[in-house]
Amino acid sequence: MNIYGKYQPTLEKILNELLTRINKMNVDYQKSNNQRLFEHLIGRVKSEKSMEEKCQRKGLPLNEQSALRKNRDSIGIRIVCNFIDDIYTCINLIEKMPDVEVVKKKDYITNAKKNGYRSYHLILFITTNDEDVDGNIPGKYYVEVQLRTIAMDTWASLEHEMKYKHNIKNPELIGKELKRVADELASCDVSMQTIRQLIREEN
Ligand code: 0O2
Repeated sequence: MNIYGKYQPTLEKILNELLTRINKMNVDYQKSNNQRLFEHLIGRVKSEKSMEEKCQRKGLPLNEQSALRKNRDSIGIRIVCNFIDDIYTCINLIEKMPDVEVVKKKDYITNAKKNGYRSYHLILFITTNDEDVDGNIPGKYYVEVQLRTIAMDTWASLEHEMKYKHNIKNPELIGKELKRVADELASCDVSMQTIRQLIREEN
């Protein structure tokens, strides 16, 4: 049984449409500002296996309601920006998109997680012409958007990979080192932003 049931194709469709819209946002921004708003963009429909594992972890029944309502990251998009400022510009533009409601914001940039994880998460509730899991047409689907700088993304990718290596002998030391690196990268992000500002003021 597919945990997304008959809604799987709609998830793929919403993801692709949203990626196209956000890419267009970048092209339009570049035309009027002579620089890119973000470096790159990726997206995925969470695999059935990962969604099932997540539902099991949360003690939820393995059904479409759990996958599409109790969890809000069946569709996930990650926007990777060059500078911290650009993340907030992206958020403003996403908030203005028609058919998109921002239902939750988590600012792990201002309030980094204890392990050093930094990123800005938005939960969107998107209206589509297709039916949703509650039987409504137009329907509504959740999308999780993660916005990060290149430095934050590098750290999160490596930390994520290392989490799955179970033979770490000294997790306290590794955790401490990872946190130190996260803070150093955050400080570099601030410096890069200051340098960009200084260059702008010269022109
Ligand atoms: P995957 O495979 O990336 O999708 P929720 O998702 O709402 O049930 P929570 O804790 O409220 O749970 O969500 P939160 O804090 O918004 O984090 C969700 C996602 O952010 C995770 O998705 C990760 O992608 C990323 N994330 C959060 N914390 C960390 C972290 O410490 N390190 C790294 N590398 N990524 C993190 P999933 O579902 O865990 O995994």
